[in-house]
Amino acid sequence: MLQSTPFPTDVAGTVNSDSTERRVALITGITGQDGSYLTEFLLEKGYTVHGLIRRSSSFNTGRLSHLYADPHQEPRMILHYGDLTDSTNLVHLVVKVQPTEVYNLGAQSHVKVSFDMAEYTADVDGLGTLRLLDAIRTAGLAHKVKFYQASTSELYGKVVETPQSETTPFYPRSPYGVAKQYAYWIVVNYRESYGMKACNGILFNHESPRRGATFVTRKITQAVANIYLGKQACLYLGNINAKRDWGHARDYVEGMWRMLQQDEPEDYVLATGETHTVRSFVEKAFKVVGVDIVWEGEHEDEVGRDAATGAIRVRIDPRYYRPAEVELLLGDPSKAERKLGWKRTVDFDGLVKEMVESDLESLGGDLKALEQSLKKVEKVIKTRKDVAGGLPVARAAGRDM
Ligand code: NDP
Ligand code: GDR
Repeated sequence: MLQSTPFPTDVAGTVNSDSTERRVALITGITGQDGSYLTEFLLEKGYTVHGLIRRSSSFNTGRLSHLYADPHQEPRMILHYGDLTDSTNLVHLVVKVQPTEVYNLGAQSHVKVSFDMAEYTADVDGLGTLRLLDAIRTAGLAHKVKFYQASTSELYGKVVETPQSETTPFYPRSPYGVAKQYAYWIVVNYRESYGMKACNGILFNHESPRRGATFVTRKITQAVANIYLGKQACLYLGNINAKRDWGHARDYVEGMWRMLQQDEPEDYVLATGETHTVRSFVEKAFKVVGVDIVWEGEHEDEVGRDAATGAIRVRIDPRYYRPAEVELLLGDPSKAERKLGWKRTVDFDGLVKEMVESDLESLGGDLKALEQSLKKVEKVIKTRKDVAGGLPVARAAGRDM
């Protein structure tokens, strides 16, 4: 029984092996961004959801706390201790849970960290996938379970064509990408060798207010909120010219589920079909709080200034550069749109706005006051434009939150 979280951890009442209607999902990486959205989605669909969580000396279930249910009331989300590096544990878990669908989202998912922890990343992200597939076979469920593998656009790395689709050759550029390439191919191999209903979702970057704070989007939106509230002076970034195809995580977990509802297991790209630079994400994020960023200088000396006050709000810190970079990602989601009926619903502007506003709110900011002050500015700009014939004017509003 878990001592450190309020969640129930046994499987009482959830295993009913004689029913063909059972909808039991097992999710590795349930405590992560995608795991939490997928759990919400599957609970809504009537699934019982089992999640694998790592033992940690501090809480790692924060993204799931709103899904808490009293353990005495037949909860539909049940957590189990485990790790993708522990084969025996995985076999026990699969045998005990008897899942109908397995979503392998667990991973050391940070690209930069993978250069520092290459062997561990290979173990968890590469061999971990093999261990889980073998646990399913050992449990005698190879032909019953549908399996989703969290593959990634990082497989394309130094891209050989643009946009990237299911047929684009891989060229990974990090230990993370290489580990995920092993995982990709072992999934294909087990599908072809043992007839497993296993799919790779090749997902391009997807973000949300629940994104880990060291990924660039969340790092930016948290910094913008902190700067707006006067709690931080400057944001330090690495390569701001990298381009990514950014969507919203909630849209992407639905795509994962749709892949497993097909009769034939196949691999699918999920992406928005748009690409933006990190620089442009920074500009949009500051714009949400009414700040225009202007850039000056080059390379490591480049800075981003608040156009109205002149304050330097962005600087480059080479420590965030990677030994090898993925410069451009742009996905072609047409197969998923055609065969799965999947389409992203949140666009780039909507994503940035939601993330900044969420960070502002959680840091104690007053969104209504922000909205009012932005309206005032718009009015002032409009009036001055009318008077001056369209000359640009500096932001005028005070920060009243
Ligand atoms: P997160 O980093 O938010 O979550 C990763 C999850 O994996 C966490 O629950 C983490 O647990 C768990 N985990 C880490 N190491 C282990 C281990 N040794 N054994 C078991 N579980 C482990 O990632 P996301 O939710 O963003 O991504 C989900 C998956 O999708 C990952 O595999 C990622 O590589 C992949 N992916 C993500 C994309 C994205 O843009 N978000 C795009 C394409 C692929 P803990 O909370 O304890 O750290
Ligand atoms: P990525 O995401 O590497 O694409 O992997 P990340 O947000 O870390 O980087 C995106 C781009 O931004 C550049 N960058 C910075 N990145 C970070 N983290 N911090 C910085 O300060 C910074 N400055 C610039 C990076 O160099 C990069 O080009 C994510 C993960 O979720 C993977 O697990 C997933 O597989 C891929 O997306 C698709």
